Amino acid sequence: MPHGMDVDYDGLIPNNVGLNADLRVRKALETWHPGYIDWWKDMGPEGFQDSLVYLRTAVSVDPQGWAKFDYVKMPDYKWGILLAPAVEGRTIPFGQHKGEPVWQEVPGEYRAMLRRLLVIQGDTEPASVEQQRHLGKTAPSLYDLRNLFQVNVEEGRHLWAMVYLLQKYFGADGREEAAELLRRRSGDRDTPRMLGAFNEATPDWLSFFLFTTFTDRDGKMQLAALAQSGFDPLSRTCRFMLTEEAHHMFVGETGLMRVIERTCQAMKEAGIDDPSDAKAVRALGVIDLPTIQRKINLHYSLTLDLFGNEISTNAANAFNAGIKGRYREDKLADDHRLIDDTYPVLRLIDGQVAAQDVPALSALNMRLRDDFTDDCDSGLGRWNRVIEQAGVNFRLHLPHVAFNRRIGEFSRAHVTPDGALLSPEAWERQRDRYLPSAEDAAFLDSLMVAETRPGHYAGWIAPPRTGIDSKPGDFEYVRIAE
Ligand code: BYC
Ligand code: FE
Ligand code: FE
Repeated sequence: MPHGMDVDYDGLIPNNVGLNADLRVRKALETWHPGYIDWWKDMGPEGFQDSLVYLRTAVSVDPQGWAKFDYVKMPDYKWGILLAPAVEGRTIPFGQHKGEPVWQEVPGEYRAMLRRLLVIQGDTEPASVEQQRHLGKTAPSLYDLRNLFQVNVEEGRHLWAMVYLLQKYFGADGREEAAELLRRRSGDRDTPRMLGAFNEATPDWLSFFLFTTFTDRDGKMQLAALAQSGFDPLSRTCRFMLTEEAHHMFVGETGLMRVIERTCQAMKEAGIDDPSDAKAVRALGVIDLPTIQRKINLHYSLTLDLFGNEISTNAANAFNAGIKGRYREDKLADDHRLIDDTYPVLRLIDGQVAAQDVPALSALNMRLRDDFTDDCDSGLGRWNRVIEQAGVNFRLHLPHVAFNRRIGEFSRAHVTPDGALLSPEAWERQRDRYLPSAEDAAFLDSLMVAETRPGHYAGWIAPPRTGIDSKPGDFEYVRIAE
């Protein structure tokens, strides 16, 4: 059933793109498939390949009820190619081709640009699986273990999504890129992943929750911008990926909320009023709020780097071309061309952080980044409400955008989370107040002990309010193979 809402599970590769009738692409994907499975076994979740995991699999792209839940061994997961339904009569929403019918094939002049964007997007997906592969060994519960694996298999599917576009629309170049996507490795000295944050370690579950809160949210923003694309197959691919992304951010945000809840509860029970008394709080076996703040500082700043440079001709060109739009482009009320518009951007001017109005087209990375910050703020508000409701006198903040940056203007400066400039010497002295220290890492590491009994949770995290797929509290989300 080609191009439908339902997914065809008859062949080797589940899909709703009529793969059965597309011999060339089907063969290319079937050739790529064994290498993918080898990669998954080498670089996917370590030690759980034979375990049965209660996972959701997409059976339809209908927003109502697209998922089916069942026990699956991860290497047998039905990774498939799923596009959101085509929108009848869709036109290019922005840029110089605004109003023209969307493209079903790649326009020759934009081939290189599109290929680069697909490769960058595709590269992040397996990278995150690689970064998280050790976490299964220290999961705080079977519920959390299952959520980790759900995120991992879906990031695997996101790789499939980009590989499909490369194989279908980029011929031999696409096949070459698809092979390279399986060859690079997160953190590898010789063949690293393409973007900085995807070569960082995810050493503990606090990092996992913050990665899924912040870095998966960059995924949401970038996919939302690409979902506006005039290249319709990319738009439809990203629209379906976004439905999966929502769960990844849910895992991060509620995970951190449960950590905060447990910390506040333990402090109250022990009668500790001072949240910054890390020694006393840690003695309770829970994570002190200032440590959580330092982890936020780290993961938020690493993620800001993913938005690229403050001023970007790449971004301007992609917008003009109709390839990559703004966040919710179709909901914005302007001319969608931005030729004479300006946008305020924070820059380092004469050694000071200052806003400067620049041409809106070259500031598109910053516009997307500002939308990202707004989105993060609402998540932070939910965390702060947990602290407030517990009656603990502490607030979490997002650090200043100039803090701890490696890409763009501020990579040349040392800036505190409050936005004050520091000398290199002062930064070195104060660094451990702002970013996780070796001591923080050692403490977190001491808490990372697996809890694998159904319905039990490690002492540093509260249980979730509700189960996955409405399952009861003691549901065995993962049947661990010995
Ligand atoms: N690291 O003009 P500029 C996700 C390079 S996350 C290394 O500012 P542009 C996920 C840049 O490549 C979403 N290099 O670049 C989340 C360029 O190099 P070339 C991933 C960097 O293109 C969790 C040069 O600097 N998707 O899905 O405007 C789990 C000039 O920079 C970095 C996308 O990112 C960096 N951080 O902006 C799983 C969407 N930043 O080519 C998955 C596609 C910049 O001149 N990507 N450079 O040699 C893009 O739209 C853009 O390429 C970027 C960069 C926003 C990344
Ligand atoms: Fe993804
Ligand atoms: Fe994700």
